[in-house]
Formats: sequence, C-alpha cells, structure tokens
Amino acid sequence: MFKKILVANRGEIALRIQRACRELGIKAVMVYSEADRDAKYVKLADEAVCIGPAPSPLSYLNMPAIISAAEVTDAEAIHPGYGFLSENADFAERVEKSGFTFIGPTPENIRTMGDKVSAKQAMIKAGVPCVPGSDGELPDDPALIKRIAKTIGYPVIIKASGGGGGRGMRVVHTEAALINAVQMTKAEAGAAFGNPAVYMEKYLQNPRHVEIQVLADTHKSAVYLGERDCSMQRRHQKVIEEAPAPGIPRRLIEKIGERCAAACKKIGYRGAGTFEFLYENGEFYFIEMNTRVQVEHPITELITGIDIVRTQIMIAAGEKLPFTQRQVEFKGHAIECRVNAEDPYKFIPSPGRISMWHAPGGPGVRVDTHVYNNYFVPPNYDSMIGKIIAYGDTREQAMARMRTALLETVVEGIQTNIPLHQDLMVDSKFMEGGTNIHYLEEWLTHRTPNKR
Ligand code: MV4
Repeated sequence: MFKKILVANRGEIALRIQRACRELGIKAVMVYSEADRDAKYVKLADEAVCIGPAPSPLSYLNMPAIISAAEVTDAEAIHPGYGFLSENADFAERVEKSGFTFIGPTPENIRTMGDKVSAKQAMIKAGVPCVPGSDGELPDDPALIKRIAKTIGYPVIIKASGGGGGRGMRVVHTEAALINAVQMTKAEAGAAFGNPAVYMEKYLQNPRHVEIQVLADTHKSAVYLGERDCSMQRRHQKVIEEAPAPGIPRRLIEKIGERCAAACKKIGYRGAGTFEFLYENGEFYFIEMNTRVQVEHPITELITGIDIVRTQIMIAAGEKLPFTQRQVEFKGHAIECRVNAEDPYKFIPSPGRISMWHAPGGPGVRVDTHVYNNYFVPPNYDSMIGKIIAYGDTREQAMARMRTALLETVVEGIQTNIPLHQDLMVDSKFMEGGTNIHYLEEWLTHRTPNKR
C-alpha cells in the first residue's frame, strides 16, 4: 500500500479523500490555492503545499505545480477527486510519466471516454445498449446527414464529440432545421473543444437520468454497485440524487449492471467509473461514461456498505477487489441533497463568510462538507459547499430523515439552497418517485416562495 498520497483537489472531496487516507494509514499531502489557505483540511493535513493563486487555471488546473508538489513531498500517488484535472488524460499521462500512480483509470481509458463518439463505439462493441444514432461522426454531405436523420426519426439531437455533461448539444425537430443545426453545433464545438466532430441520436423526450457505478481492478475483476437516479437537475447541475432508482425493476438493474461490469473487463477499465444512461419506457440507453469518483458517490456507499474512495486507492495500489459481485448487497434507500452557496430562488452564487454553521445528525444522516463556523466560501470555485445524505430502510424513511436533517441545519452569513430542498422534500410528485430530467426545471417555473 502507498505510504503517501497527494490530494489534487479542494473542498468536501479533498476532505473525503483525506479521511480515506487516514483510515488506510496513508499520509495525505493536501495542495491548496491562496483562496483555500485557511481550509480546515489544510490545517489538519500531514503536509500541505500551496500551488498558486485563487483562479483554478493557476492552481487546481496547474499540472506542473501539482506534479512538483508531489515531487517535493515524496508522494507516491495522486488522487484527482472530481472536476479539475480528474478526467484529463494528458494529466494522468504526465502523472505516470513522472513516476507517480494516478488514482484512476489509464490515460487511454480516459481518452476513449472523453471523446463521446469513441466512447459510444466502445460501448456498442462491448454490448452496452446505446441511444439509436449515427454510429460515429456525422459525414459532411447534407444528403447523407438527412438520410441518417430520416432513418432515426425526428426529433433528433446533435451532440459534439468533445462535449458532454450537456455542453454542445442541439435538438432538431424537422428536416428543414437539420443542416443549419449541424453546422452551428460543429462551429461551436470547434471553438469550444477544438474538435468539430458531431454525432446524431434519437432525441428522447422524457427520460430519467440513471447511472451505474462500477469498480474494476487490475486483476480482471469488475463489479457494479447498482444505480443512482440523478434526474432532479437544473441546467445540467444535479440537485438531488437517490439510490436505488424508484420503480425500476431489480432484474433490469441487474441486467444493465452486468453489461457495464462486462464492458469494463472488455476495455481493460480500472478504478471507479460511472455509466450514464437515459431510462425511458423500461429501457436503458447509454450516453456517456465518467471516469472519476462522482459527487454523489455517498448514496451508493450507504446502500452497499462499500467505501468507494478507499477502494479506488486499493485498486491503484494493485490490490484485488475485496468482494465479488455476489457479495455486493443492496440494502435500504439513500438520498443526497447538494448544498450550494446560492440564492434559493434566483440561483445567484452567494459566497462569503459563514458566521454560523450547525450540521444535522442522528440515525441515517451523513454530512460531507469541509465548512465550519467562520469559514469563508471563496467566490472562485463551484458553489457546492457540502452534501447532506439521508439513509433509511425505505425511501419514505430516508426522506423523513432528510426533512429533519434539513430542519436541523443552520447556515448563517450566506444564502444556501436548503429552502429549495425543503420544498422539494414535501413535493407530492417527487415524493411519489420517478420524476424525469425536466421535472425540476418545470417545477421551478410554477414555484411560489413557501412561507414557513
Ligand atoms: C440526451 C437527451 C435526450 N436524448 N440524448 C444532457 C447531458 C448529457 N450528458 C446528455 N444529455 C442529454 N442527452 C438523447 N439522445 C437529453 C439530455 C439531457 C439530460 C440528460 C441527463 C440529465 C439531464 C439532462 C437535461 C437535459 C437534457
């Protein structure tokens, strides 16, 4: 096992990784920007290295600064967390070329999944069901493009191969609008991602976003840890996630989960990964794969009892997965509310000093956050300041515990989206379960501030 790991991230996930290191008896080197100097996980660190000024391009995205920090502290491995450099294949490659272990998949895995056309081709080949589409990059010939769209059937969606997570997409409803939409998407993709390649898919009108968590080791073993329903989102930012996904038959999850684990073996995947699917009318359609630990990983940890971050480290150290698929058991229900420093009605970021912080507790409540009394939320980064996760034997119990947890939480000095979560936890459609990817945005257009 490693003796020392460098944590190349900030905020709650930096603390989460530091905790996993402590549990494993591994020293954690924390890197921080000038804006994060006072973070508690920096003060509590075995070692800490300032890697630059507040703007992330100068610090958390600064590859030479991070690799130098690993060199001067004699770290053996680098955990990238999520966001920042976590899905940057060139970074993973530079980490390994410098003699460190990248705690994540191979640069080749990351590159394949970063290019959405090659990701989809790899998945089709590995037997994972995908959204019907162009099977590769769209050709230039307008007549050919029209023929592909006609075969798929309108509406179709044009997506940039270099995009993902909702960037570089256009829905097309008629042949009259098709060629212009393709040209526009190509131009934007070229400018934004340096890659004008686009592909086409059938546009699914009312799907749910259901993802499958996998873990694969370097000894040809791969397992799935069930699913997460991430349909409650606004502008491609997830707001609430839950596991299991309400109302999806267990045999369907088993079938798609087994396909994902088999695909991992087929492509030589290593580490933690997430297969993103659209789920509509009882069918799963692969859209993208994320090659990192995800924000919402705790809900899977709670329903399986498996520590995903700890397992990522064990896999990177060359150990075998300490359990088989048959030993993975799903128990209870977990819901996560992302707590953002923002206006709960207008969604404007609300950084600043937290004059009072009181975390909820009690049975089945987990809080993953790096904040504390008098913590200053810097304006330079993502507005998420933590996650409240509630677990219960049933979905109803998890939701009841979440309501209590939200009521107990005190955050003063900044605005947060906790009032939004409180309103959603008593919304009858959400309480029923199975809301689709459009539900929250639609709900927000009819929302009236709730007095309490
Ligand atoms: C789609 C789709 C409908 N049909 N693909 C958006 C993010 C990116 N990961 C893929 N996205 C979508 N792809 C087809 N063929 C609808 C979306 C989509 C979406 C997907 C997941 C979660 C939230 C979403 C919000 C809007 C659109």
